[in-house]
Amino acid sequence: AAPKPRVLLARRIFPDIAARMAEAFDLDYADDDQPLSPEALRQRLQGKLGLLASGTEQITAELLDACPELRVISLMTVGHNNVDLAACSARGVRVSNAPDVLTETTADFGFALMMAAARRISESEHYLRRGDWKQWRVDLFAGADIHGTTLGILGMGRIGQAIARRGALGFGMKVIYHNRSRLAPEQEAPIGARWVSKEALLREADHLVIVVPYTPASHHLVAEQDLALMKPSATLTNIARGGVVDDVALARALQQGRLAAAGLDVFEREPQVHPDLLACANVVLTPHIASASVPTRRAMCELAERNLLAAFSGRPMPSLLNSF
Ligand code: 8YV
Repeated sequence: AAPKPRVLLARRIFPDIAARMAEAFDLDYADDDQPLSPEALRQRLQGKLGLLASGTEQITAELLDACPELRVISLMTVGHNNVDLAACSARGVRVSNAPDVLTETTADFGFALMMAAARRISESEHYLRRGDWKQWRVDLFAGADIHGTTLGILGMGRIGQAIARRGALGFGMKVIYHNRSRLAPEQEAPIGARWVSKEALLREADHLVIVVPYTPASHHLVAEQDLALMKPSATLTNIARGGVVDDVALARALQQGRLAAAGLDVFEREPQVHPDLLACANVVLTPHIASASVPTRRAMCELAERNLLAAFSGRPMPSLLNSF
């Protein structure tokens, strides 16, 4: 029999999936919960043809040059801002991600985070747990409404559209969005979505949800001057990537009452969260878990597995990102 391709599994995944992968591949399994340091990643990749990674390993030109045998990188995430795709293409390294399988789960969470921020769910739970709940008050944790308000979506890809559907069809929200490309009229019509400029989006949204990929062009897409356009009664939810929002400017806007509340699943320096955000009561903070339902996290691993299997058996990779 031909030798099995040597593959590095850079993160702990579900044990049954790892065991199945070990049948097809000569697997080096980094099953520690600590992410590999750049140095350890470089060492463990020596002699490997394939890599299964998450969104946290930095794949640079330098790393690729140090690992010349590497042919295939399969990500278990949809975002791929951690991978220098041009450098991979230039070296003939194929890269795949894990789109589609996480769309609905991630949209569910984005919607939940937006609602939690608007209705002050975390803030009020902390109050209750502290033992501060002594009596009913007419304005106790009175927040913002969701139903019938304007949902603004920044980035209208697969996840953005799934959030728009929830807002329009489930909660009677008016949907506006800003994206580089407009949806086709037949995609806009069922949800009544309207493309607007970024400025109009910021001015008109009651609830802004950010779902753009992180690229050099989207770095600090929402910064001080953008937050200044928003209604003081509005909320901001980010399930895209830290770095799309200026965390310090956001904390300032929240502290000064220029924005009612925020829901954040992603941060500029994960897993560190800026102390100014931690100090804000009116922000719901979660540790990058928008795609984390058990079935979806399994599906993400399985799609990453399928991409590797296809790559090494000469079949088209289901979600190949680059061609050369
Ligand atoms: C991952 C994500 O959990 O798919 C993505 O792009 O952000 C998440 O699903 C995260 O990237 C972990 O590395």
